[in-house]
Amino acid sequence: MSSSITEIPARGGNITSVPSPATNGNGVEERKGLTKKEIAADHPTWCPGCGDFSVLALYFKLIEKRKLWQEKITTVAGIGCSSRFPYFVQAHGAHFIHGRALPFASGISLSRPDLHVFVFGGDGDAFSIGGNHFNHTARKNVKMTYCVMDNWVYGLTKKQTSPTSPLGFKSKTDVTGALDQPINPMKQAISAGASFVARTTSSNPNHVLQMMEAAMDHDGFSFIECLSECVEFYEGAFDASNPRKGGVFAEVPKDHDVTDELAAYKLAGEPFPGKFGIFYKANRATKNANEQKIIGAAREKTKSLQDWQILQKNFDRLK
Ligand SMILES: Cc1ncc(C[n+]2csc(CCOP(=O)(O)OP(=O)(O)O)c2C)c(N)n1
Ligand code: SF4
Ligand SMILES: [Mg+2]
Repeated sequence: MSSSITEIPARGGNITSVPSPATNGNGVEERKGLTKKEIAADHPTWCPGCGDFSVLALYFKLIEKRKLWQEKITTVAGIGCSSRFPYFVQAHGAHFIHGRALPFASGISLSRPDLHVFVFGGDGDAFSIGGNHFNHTARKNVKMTYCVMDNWVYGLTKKQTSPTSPLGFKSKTDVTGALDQPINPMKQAISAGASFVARTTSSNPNHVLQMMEAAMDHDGFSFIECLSECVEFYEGAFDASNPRKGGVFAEVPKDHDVTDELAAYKLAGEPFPGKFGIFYKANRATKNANEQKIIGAAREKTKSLQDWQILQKNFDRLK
């Protein structure tokens, strides 16, 4: 085997610990991290001033800072303005079906333990059409980072009420104002069983990067709600959380116990603008690790057989 082949880390391993083939101490030139220029693809087609620009810029920064090469990540999304994300990243990824990003991403995560799966998308994609997938991916603890760019509206389809739109919000589907109780993404994530739950806002770039790094380092399903203003259809939605607009950006108190589910749920229930930071974090076996155990045991049992013999045995059993 050539010494230049990068070792695949164990399932659930921290991807930053992947050894670079260039750092083997044998005088091989060190592999440089990607620059923003190298990782940026098409010019984003979002409206000028859209909060999503900031999230993309911070994803590039994460890739730069943590030396994530193209073959070590994949960027997945559903459909929506925010879900255009993978188009703008010069790396592997997919712009998948509306609401179906998570099952697609789960397949990648379970079959490719050597890379980290990042999923980006909107509040409609996550909690409306994709609501069930959200709950099940969270409870199964599939290793990936899911960043929901919450703008409290359907942006791409030009202003319909989303599951996170506040009561009274006037839209094309609620001309007299939204009547239905909105979903609280943080409560939803905690109660669904997400093992990492954090909240940030695109108007605070340092904080977004901090949350992305912590989420990436978590071994499990890491969820970030990132407020991201739709300047076209919900201008000013998050002003109360933005000090530059006269609002307050308050972080999760230092003495908050992130392993305390009830305390996290209480934080999630605070009225807007609430708190920002990591609300909940638990160490729980991932779906990836659990499946790997089964696969390992089956491989051990059948190690003397060739692939076709295993298949033949299966067909014989079905007779
Ligand atoms: C199966 C299906 N149903 C409906 C649509 C129409 N549609 C496209 S994006 C979208 C909602 C987008 O809202 P959100 O996920 O919040 O993303 P945003 O545009 O706000 O970033 C809808 C309803 C679709 N593309 N596919
Ligand atoms: S419609 Fe809203 S969410 Fe979509 S690109 Fe424009 S500002 Fe951003
Ligand atoms: Mg939206």
